[in-house]
Amino acid sequence: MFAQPTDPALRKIEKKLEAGKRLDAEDGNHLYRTHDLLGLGVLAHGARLAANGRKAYYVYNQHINYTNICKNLCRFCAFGREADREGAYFMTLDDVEAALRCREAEPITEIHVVGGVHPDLPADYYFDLVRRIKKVRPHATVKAFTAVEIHHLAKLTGSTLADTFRRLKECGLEAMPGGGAEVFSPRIQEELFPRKIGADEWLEVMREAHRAGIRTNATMLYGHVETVEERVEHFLRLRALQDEVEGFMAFVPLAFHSKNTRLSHLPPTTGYDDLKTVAVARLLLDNFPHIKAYWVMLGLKLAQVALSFGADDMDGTIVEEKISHTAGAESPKGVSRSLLRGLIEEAGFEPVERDAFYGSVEGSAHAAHA
Ligand code: V47
Repeated sequence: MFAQPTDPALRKIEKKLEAGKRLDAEDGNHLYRTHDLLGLGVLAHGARLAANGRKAYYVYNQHINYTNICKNLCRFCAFGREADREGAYFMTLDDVEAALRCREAEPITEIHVVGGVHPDLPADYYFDLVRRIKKVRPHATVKAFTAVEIHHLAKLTGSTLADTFRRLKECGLEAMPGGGAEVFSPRIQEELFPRKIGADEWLEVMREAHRAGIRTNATMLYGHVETVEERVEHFLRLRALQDEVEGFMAFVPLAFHSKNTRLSHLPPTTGYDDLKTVAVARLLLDNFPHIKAYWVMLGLKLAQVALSFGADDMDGTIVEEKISHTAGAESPKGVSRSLLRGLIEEAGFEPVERDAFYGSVEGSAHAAHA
């Protein structure tokens, strides 16, 4: 038996949840505005236990950020830059292969691939990139390209999204990360990412991915200029798409880091807001199987606590994350699986090493050594 919320608004929401009713925008706004953080946590933890029991997942993965050259130049991003700027880089397919070969001896099961929207890359690069990764790592899942990159690729080839996904699948693409969603609000798009696709296009790419049998994640970049109402609207649009064509695996809240961005005057998110966002996501996204506490953005300490506020996944070992570290994230660039397992166990959860689709790889030969 868990403690009950003390905030009357949360007690009403608790009753709704007990009756199996869906939460709406008004409930979402109440959840965000409450100061009964522990009460909110209790509700989210209940939803987490119902969805995933005491399991807490992590994955042995590698990130490949193949280029930071980007034509979108979003105001919140420290990673993307123009080709002639200092620090701009691009990885040839041989560079990518070399990065993968460096870690060939490690039991990596997921390769996470995200890059800037390079203005001059030929379409074949994207297809060949997936093929090359699959050649070097045939047993790992290639989880590649945000909806933004896919949208760009479809434009480049002049073909439909369905056709683009068909070709990418033939090359070995199996899953997609959830980046590029930011906040589904025309106001914020205009202010922060006017050159990049907006909500409708992002959701359309994901709809087609799911129809093509490609599972994806979804993100929300929070803690900049958005309102609570806009966050709630974002959750509800994600939930509606999941109702329509199921294909989202995890929701990943991304806490904004402002260093080296054009929003560097903004303070970092607070632990209070981070935990609330995880908890509200767990409660509103009732059709999402998993909520990720992405330790790179939250820091390892808060990601561990988030496991008791609705999260059931800590992402992975990673080793070389670039996007948030360029924007000042102070978390390490990678961690060992024994460290992740220790954090999960200390918090009273059962660590499960997963593959890209949340299948357990526990007990397999490579899960045995830390
Ligand atoms: O789309 C950019 C965000 C995203 C900053 O699906 C920033 O499993 C914080 O999508 N501060 C890319 N965030 C990363 C991403 C991701 C990461 C880990 C796991 C998964 C998954 C997806 O990073 C971008 C953007 O929303 N981002 N700049 C910044 N300054």
